[in-house]
Amino acid sequence: MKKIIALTAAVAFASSAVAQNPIIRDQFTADPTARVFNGRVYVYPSHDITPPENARQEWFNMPDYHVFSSHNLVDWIDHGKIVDQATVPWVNSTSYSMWAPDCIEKDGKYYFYFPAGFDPRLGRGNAIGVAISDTPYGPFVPEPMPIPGVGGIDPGLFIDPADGKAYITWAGGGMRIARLKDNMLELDGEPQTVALPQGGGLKEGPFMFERNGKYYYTFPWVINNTTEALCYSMGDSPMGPFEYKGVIMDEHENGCWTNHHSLVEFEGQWYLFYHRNDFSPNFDKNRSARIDKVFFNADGTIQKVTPTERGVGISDARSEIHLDRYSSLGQGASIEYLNRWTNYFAGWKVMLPAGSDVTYNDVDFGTGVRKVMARVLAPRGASFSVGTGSGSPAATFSVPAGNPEWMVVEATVAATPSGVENIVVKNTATPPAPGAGRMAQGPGPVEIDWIRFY
Ligand code: FUB
Repeated sequence: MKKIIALTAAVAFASSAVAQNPIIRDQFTADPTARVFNGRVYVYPSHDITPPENARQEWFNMPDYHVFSSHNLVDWIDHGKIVDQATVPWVNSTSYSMWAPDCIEKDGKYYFYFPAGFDPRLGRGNAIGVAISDTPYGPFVPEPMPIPGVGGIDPGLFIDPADGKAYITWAGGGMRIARLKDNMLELDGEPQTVALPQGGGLKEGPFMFERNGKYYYTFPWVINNTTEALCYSMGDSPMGPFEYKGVIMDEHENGCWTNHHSLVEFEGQWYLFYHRNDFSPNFDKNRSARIDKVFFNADGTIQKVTPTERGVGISDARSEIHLDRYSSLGQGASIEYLNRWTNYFAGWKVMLPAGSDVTYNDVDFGTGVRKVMARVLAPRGASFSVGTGSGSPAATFSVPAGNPEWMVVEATVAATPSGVENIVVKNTATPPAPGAGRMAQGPGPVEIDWIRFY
């Protein structure tokens, strides 16, 4: 094993190749609506920012929208800003009120629906506007005025595959739904209130989809009077009636008050897109988009989804594999921010005391690799192994004591894995005997930022 870099700079997270949660690493991305257009997944989130001085502090501040896309749920492209509060004619340009959006395709045009606060000279409260593009990524041209007759937030669009009719649902005085005219810009009839279970607290963020002839009406709901869980009802037609079926995702354990989601099928697998405040643990109005797999029961009901750090997608062995986005943690292993003082976006590290391990699933080794690098912090020295699910350690590291800084070390891969494998990284030092002094134990804990094969 050879030490190749003594002091490394902070890791620069590309927002473009992680296959881990959260999926976007260089900005906040809340309320992710995912759509599949032309074989790519597009995510239309809202854009939380740190409250600017001229805005309401301790509240949501959302000035614009970006769109992101991926062909594999791993490599994400930020297509940049598509709509801005400063350039929509009807929007109050200093309201930072561009909440959860949606986008849908009809007859080759892409219709982006977004809520925002009305310019007080033109109207009152929140309205829902539309911007239109010839591509899923813009340029989008906003309509001069919002959709007449729709006051509220969180537009969710649905086109019935049975007959091509479009619907819009939103939150405002209850959950509302209406047919859209073929121009996608006006309601076709009076909005109706969607009958959902009573009790609990706020419901918002509706998202509809169809699967095997069943219509799903899904929504965040403060069901236990605490924070939002993701819930759903099912029915036999787009306007209901819907029968309440239960919870898709429980309330976030970390107390993030909102959750907001979408479900999409991509290459035969269903996914739940949702958000949590991963890069802002002390302020839950700065949120980040996440993805986990969704599975259905034979009767069409949805199996509950548990949030994971690992997320979805296959990681390239030759990319930086952040073990802190683990699939499972062995006893004693834990996760901590790399820099909890000035930059949560620096990400996390896994901390492995002697004897503990971390497993990371679905790494593609291709036809094989020869070496493995690891970014580690181990002032007392450490020994750890990198193995695959199929057995023997692929590589062993022995980090000498005495370096108080992060460093990148490398080792030769002995048993060359190929194809897609799970990785197990284990601190091979002997755990201290009960009561033994810390320094008596030789190699000790190791903190790992990432490993990368080549
Ligand atoms: O992002 C602002 C609001 O928080 C959304 O519109 C709601 O659904 C909730 O996620």
